[in-house]
Amino acid sequence: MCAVGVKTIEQIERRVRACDYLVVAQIFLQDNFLLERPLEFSDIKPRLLGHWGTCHGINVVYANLRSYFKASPNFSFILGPGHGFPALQANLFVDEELEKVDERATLDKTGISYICRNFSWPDGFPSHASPFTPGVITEGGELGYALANAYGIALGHSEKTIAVLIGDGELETATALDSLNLRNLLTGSQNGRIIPILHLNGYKISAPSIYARKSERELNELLRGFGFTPIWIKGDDPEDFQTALGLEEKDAFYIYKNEKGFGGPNRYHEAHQVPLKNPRTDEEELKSLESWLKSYRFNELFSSEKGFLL
Ligand SMILES: Cc1ncc(C[n+]2csc(CCOP(=O)(O)OP(=O)(O)O)c2C)c(N)n1
Repeated sequence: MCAVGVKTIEQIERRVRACDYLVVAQIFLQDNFLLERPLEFSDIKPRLLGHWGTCHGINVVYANLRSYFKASPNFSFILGPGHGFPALQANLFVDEELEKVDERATLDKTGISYICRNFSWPDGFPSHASPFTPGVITEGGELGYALANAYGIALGHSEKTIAVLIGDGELETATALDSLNLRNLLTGSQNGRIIPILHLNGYKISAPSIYARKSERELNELLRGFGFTPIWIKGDDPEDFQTALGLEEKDAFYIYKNEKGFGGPNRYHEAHQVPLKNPRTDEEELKSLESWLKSYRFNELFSSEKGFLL
């Protein structure tokens, strides 16, 4: 068991808020990225394209893993659901990994403006993970390979630990489901450790996922059948997450249950893509976007003078 300090919990919460803000800003804003004045129609991108729904969950997982495993060279994170790209981009930006490959992504106001304006923008970043993303070598969009890749990295590398976030929709693919069997092939001490995390946010795109329709008991029995020990993390409390990681259970399979779109103006099936359709023309939607952005209190997490305070 790990005793989780108050400071650690606060750091994780702050990082999640910062990355959630950056996700929303990337999807919607073409100007006024720090909300230095009231939001106007002209601050909104003319064409909104991206995926919000899965992003908060990714930010929670990323922040907790980062806090627990630090920046160890023997630790890797594999992200299954490619739709969560703005969350991946936000985390790579905050960790200054993006700046290593793109000198315009500086960890300051200019860099924030750069990543936000250029997300889903002509000649900018695509709306999904691509070879411009540090750590990504292919561009595809075919779900299902996250867990198999994690086992591949672990093969013959006992020094490695690989955490892998598998979407509940992704686990419906034959590839992902059959990859659960790889546990049996990598039992030897010469292989690394896999930390599978199922992102049970309930929806595959906008329809309920099969795994969300299973009872807790059914899901537990399924995973036990594959030789795993299911460990549930319900909701976003960093203390619960850190405690679950601290169990250091050898064959743990984490089930992180959260609400798709949590923190946004709508949840579940409505949250998958862009949850506000017309903030560039509809006054009410513009206000809703502004209060959504303000809910993260980004001014407590970043200032132009001091940079990030995470
Ligand atoms: C093999 C394959 N089948 C279908 C798709 C289309 N697709 C893209 S995202 C997605 C849903 C993914 O669901 P989940 O993993 O739960 O991610 P989230 O809903 O959290 O975004 C589907 C079916 C795909 N990309 N690859």
